[in-house]
Amino acid sequence: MGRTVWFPGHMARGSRKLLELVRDLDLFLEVRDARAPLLTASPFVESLRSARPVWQVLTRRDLADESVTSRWIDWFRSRGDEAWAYDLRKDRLDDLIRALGARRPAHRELRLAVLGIPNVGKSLLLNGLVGRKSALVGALPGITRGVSWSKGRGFLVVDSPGIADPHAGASVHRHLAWIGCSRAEVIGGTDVLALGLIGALRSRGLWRLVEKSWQVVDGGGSDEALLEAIGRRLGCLVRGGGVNLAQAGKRLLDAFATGRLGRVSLEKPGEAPSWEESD
Ligand SMILES: Nc1nc2c(ncn2[C@@H]2O[C@H](COP(=O)(O)OP(=O)(O)OP(=O)(O)O)[C@@H](O)[C@H]2O)c(=O)[nH]1
Ligand SMILES: [Mg+2]
Repeated sequence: MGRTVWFPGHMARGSRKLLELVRDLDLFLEVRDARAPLLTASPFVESLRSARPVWQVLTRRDLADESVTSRWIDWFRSRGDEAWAYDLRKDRLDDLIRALGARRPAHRELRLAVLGIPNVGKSLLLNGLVGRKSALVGALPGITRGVSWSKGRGFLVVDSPGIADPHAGASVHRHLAWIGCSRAEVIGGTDVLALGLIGALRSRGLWRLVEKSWQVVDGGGSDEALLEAIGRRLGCLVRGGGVNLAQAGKRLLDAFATGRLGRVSLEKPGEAPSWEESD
């Protein structure tokens, strides 16, 4: 499949600015989504690993399978990485803040940067660390546009724009978009994305989530027929009684990305990542 480029100007500017800042920083916090920690790894952060220690923070613990997330934490720690998992909307970050406090140099504040791909929760993590709404948080990728400092107790922390992998292919973007970390328009729009998700849910034995939430049964028909059935069930209709497929697709994508269909881990430690196969 062809390459899909999504690397707007603010990502290029953000990565240049961060590279200039590296010498002033002590540590990076890499933010990834607990539902897919390999898919949401940042190649930009990987390129900085030799410069400074990188600690891992898995977000959206509340949307992932709990036992799989604790296996991911073990997996990171077995590689020698510090790692935590949070529901950033609810959890206190005391243990992470304590660990940061222990790294504080003797005569000044610790300086760190929060890094990662778009929409993984970097700004919400920063707000949790500093204990106030310092950074703008939003449901769409691409909210933070620049690099800025905030002050916490004993540390200074930089928020940064999400930096996508400029070389990621369509399959990677499709999987990222399902969990809200890429934009539908990058891979051909909502309909294509929703049909792909239906196919993936069916082939991975996850259709039961849709069945349980919306009582739409997979009777063996096409992915299009199932999207239509979802639209009918949710009342996404056009004048004359037909189904508004775009609206139905959007409802399905939103429900999956925000966990309303249930908690799902798309990746498990030791399993080959499924997003690699069709790229
Ligand atoms: N349920 C849940 N939602 C979360 C969690 N962490 C972040 N979010 C939501 O994810 C969305 C993105 O959060 P941000 O902090 O803006 O993400 P970001 O990485 O700064 O995004 P960009 O600046 O666009 O790259 C927001 O709607 C958050 O409320 C979490 O642990 N659980
Ligand atoms: Mg942000």
